[in-house]
Amino acid sequence: MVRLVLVLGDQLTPDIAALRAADPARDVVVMAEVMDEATHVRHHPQKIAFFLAAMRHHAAALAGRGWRVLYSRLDDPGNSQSIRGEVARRAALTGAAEVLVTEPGEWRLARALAGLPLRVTVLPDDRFFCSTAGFAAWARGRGELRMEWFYRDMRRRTGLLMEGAAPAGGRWNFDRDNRRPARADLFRQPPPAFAPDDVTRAVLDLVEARFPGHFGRLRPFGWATDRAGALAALACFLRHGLAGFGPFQDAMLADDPVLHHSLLSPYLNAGLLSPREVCAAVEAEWRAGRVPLQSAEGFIRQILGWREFLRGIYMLGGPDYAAQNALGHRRALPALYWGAPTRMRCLAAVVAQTRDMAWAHHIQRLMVTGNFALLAGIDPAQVHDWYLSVYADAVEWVEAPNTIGMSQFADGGRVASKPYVSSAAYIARMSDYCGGCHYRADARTGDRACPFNLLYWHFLDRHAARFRRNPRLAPAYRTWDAADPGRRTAVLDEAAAFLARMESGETV
Ligand code: FAD
Ligand code: DLZ
Ligand code: SF4
Repeated sequence: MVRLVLVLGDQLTPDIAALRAADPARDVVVMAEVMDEATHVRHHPQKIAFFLAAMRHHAAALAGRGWRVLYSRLDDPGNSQSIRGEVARRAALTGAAEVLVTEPGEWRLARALAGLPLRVTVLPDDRFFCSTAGFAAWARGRGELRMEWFYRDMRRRTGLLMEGAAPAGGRWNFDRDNRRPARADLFRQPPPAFAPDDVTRAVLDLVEARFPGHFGRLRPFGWATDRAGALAALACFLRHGLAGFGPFQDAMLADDPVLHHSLLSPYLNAGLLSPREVCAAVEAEWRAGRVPLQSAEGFIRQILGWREFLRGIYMLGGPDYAAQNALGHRRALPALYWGAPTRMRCLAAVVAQTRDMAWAHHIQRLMVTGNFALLAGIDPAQVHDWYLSVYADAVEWVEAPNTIGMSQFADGGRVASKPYVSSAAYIARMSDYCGGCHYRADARTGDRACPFNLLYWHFLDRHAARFRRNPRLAPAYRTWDAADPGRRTAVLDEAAAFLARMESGETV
């Protein structure tokens, strides 16, 4: 009897597990563009267009390989507008009683599929280096889960950047050579912009017509939307970006948002590139002597280490992972995250870049938008919805542990050993944002005091019971305790006044 093979929008890999388990002579592939996926949060128009265009290209590629594909377009008259509804509709049409699917990357979808009145066979997603079960086994019995230990195990297991049993270059970590600040001469070649083909152009018109109120600019749209384009983007990064990736991965420049970053996350997350091929290509560049080890290691650490570790954390965390709020933060996300004016130049720059590109690099997400939300006590569920909606690479298994865990400390410290908070000093050192800002990074109090400075102490003070004994925050608490009580009161009063102005909708 015919079986359905469901291919989700982030499963655009021709040999994905569910397809390997199926038979093109007998089984039918189901892919569906649906409003549920496009609007459960109000995704950035470029994100919707990227996923839909990549799905259309992938469906054509699968048909070219001999698969029968039942593809639902967003504006098809019979479209039920949910993945579950489309599977049920296709089952009724074909008489299928079973659907094969590769493990979805979101609990929300996994639960929706489990409720189908069909046999649902879920296969592990072996595009990852570490399976869900493998991560659970690694985590079992460990009190603290730390990325560094997981990463070293993964290096040993995969042999990536290894020389026998030892790490290449004799060290696991080159962070102390990296983390260099921004310099005006950092500009690199502009990243590739892919001219939309007919398929992508049709999707852009559809998205423009159907999602007019969503935050973000649809055009210019420069993302690749098929495998060939994704491979070209990888080649471009290997040639122009990788060598400088390590030293400058934390730098931020107002006029060069991309710097040495790869812009590969949407392709990796949708399945157009595999993490194995990307890591292998990066290692080969180092072995050929074309890039320094500190860059190759820094990059592979992000994929083999962070990406895999955070997926494990999300899957281990269960369906309520994203609902955590360990610090009890309740403030509403301020309108400046949706482009309302702000005098804070760093936030204005990162939000404008997000609006224009549906992308920001890690330190912009962590130490500008994430840092501010954490310091200001914003409800992590709202922060999570924002990150999930505004970035082209945002799928929940990777977005939620980055936001809820790493950035907002809402998991109580499962991912991060200390909260990623900083005063203006970090942004002033790593970027050129502060120079043209209304506020002064070196002012602790007064009208022009940088809000990051006020809120940093406000955060430490209000969470002292939790963090005072954290060894990495102890020096900051010693500074705070040693400060003149009058000065402490002034800082806390000014921080509270700033938050009140922000909550009243005033431009801050
Ligand atoms: P590069 O800097 O070139 O890094 C190379 C690759 O490493 C990336 O493509 C990505 O696959 C991987 N990587 C790097 N850092 C991380 C990380 N912290 N977690 C997982 N993978 C990583 N990344 C997403 O892919 N999707 C998200 O929805 C997402 N949300 C985030 C939310 C917050 C609050 C934070 C702090 C980070 C988030 N990240 C997310 C991680 C990181 O910001 C992006 O992976 C990165 O900016 C993508 O750009 P790039 O491809 O140029 O990355
Ligand atoms: C992100 C996205 C969007 C915007 N639209 C669709 C869609 O219409 N159909 C689909 O199958 N997938 C879409 N996706 C990606 C899914 O949301 C993704 O498969 C889940 O986030 C599971 O990780
Ligand atoms: Fe951001 Fe403060 Fe620097 Fe202004 S002074 S750019 S608000 S860190």
